[in-house]
Amino acid sequence: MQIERHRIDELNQRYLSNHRRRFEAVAQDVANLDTILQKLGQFNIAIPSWALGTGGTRFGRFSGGGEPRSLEEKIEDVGVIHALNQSSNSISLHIPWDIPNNAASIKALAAQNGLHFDAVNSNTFQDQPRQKLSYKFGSMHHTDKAVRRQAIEHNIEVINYGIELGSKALSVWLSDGSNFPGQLNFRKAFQNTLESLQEVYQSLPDDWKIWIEYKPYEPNFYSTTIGDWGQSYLLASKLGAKASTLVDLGHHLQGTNIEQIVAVLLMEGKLAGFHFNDSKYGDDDLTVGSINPYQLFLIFSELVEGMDARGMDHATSIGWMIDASHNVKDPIEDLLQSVQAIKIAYAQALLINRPALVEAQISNDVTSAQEILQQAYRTDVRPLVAEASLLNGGALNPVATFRQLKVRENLIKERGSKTVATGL
Ligand SMILES: [Mn+2]
Repeated sequence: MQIERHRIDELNQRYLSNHRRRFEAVAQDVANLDTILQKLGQFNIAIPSWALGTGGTRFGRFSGGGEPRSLEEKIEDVGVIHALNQSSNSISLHIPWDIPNNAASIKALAAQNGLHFDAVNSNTFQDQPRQKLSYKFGSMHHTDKAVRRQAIEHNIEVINYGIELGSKALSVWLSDGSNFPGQLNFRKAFQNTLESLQEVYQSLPDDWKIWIEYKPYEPNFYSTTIGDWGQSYLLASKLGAKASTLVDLGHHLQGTNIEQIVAVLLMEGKLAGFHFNDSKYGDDDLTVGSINPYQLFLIFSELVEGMDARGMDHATSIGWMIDASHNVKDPIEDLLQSVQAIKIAYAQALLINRPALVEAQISNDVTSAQEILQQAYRTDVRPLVAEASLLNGGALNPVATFRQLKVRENLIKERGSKTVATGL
C-alpha cells in the first residue's frame, strides 16, 4: 500500500499546535537553526530488505502478520517508512534472500516509492538449496580452494545484481572462523580471505566500493577471521582505495569504545559506514537507541567532528544503514523508531558547541568538556527532528501516524496473517 501525502498532512494537524510550542522553545537557543534543519532534512538511512519481517531466534519465530511475501512487497514497506519519516530513501538488498528477477520493474517500483538501492549484501554464511559445496567450515578463508572459488563467484554475482539496480557498494560479512583452538591456522585463514577478496575487488566497477564488516564472535565461538576493526582495516588497506571498514554497532565486545574506532577509521578515510542497531549483551540486533542512546550520541559526535574536519558531506559520503532483526515488535514501527533514534543522536551532535569543546580540550578542562557534551545530549531535540520531517512532507509523529492510518491492519488484509518474510 502507498500512503497518500494528504493523509499525513491531515494527521499532522492534530499535533501541529503542540509541535509549534515545543519547537519554538528549543529553537530559540539554537544558533545555527536553519543549517541544522537542512542537514536533518538531507539525512537518510537505508533500510535492509531483511528487516521488514519479524526476526527469529534459534528458538523460534513469531510472525506478526501482513509481512512482505516478495521483494516487491518489501519495497512497498520501505516506501511506507519513507513516506512517514522522509528519511529512508533507499533499500539494501540481501542476495540470495531477495534476488531481483526483473531489475527494470524492481527499479521502477522503487522509484515510484521515492527509493533507490543502497549497498548489496552477499551471503556465504548459509548453504542455499542447489549449492554445490558447503560453507560449514567457512567460505573465503576455506582450506579448499573450490569452496573459496564458489564464494568469490557468489560475490561477483551479487555485484552484477547490484549493477542492474544502480547500487554502488558491495557489503561483505563473513561468518568464517573456528569453534575450537587448533581448528584453524589463523595466518593461512587470513591470507585465503585476502586473496579471495582481491579477486572480488577486481570485479568492482570503477565507481563502486567494497565494505568489509567485522564481528568478534557468533556463529563461531573461538575465533572469527575478520573479528575486529584491525583485521578489517588491514584487509581494506591491502585491497586498495575502494575498500573500507563497515562498523556494525552490535559487533563489538561489551565495553568497546566504538566512538574511538569510528574516529580513527574516519581520520584514515577507511570508514565505509554503519550498520545501526543496539545491544545489551552481544549482537542483540535491538532497536537503535533503545539500550545505550548516549553511546550513539558519542559516535555521532565523532562523526560530525571528523567529517567536518575532512570536508565530507554528512548525508552521502559514507553508508548509513540499519541492521536489526527484532522478534517482538511490528517491524515497520521498529524501523521508524530506529530512524528517529539516529536522527535524534545526529541532531544532538550538531548542537555541540565545538569551539568551546576545543578550548576545554586544549586547556584540559575536563569538567567543561563533559558539560559541553552533555548540554547537547540533554537537549530535547525531538521538535527539531519533527520540524525537519514536516518541512520535507513527512509525519510529525511517524509511529502514531502509522497506527492511525491502520497500515498494519491493511497489510494483514492484503497479505494475510500467516505471511513470513525471507530473512533470518
Ligand atoms: Mn551487520
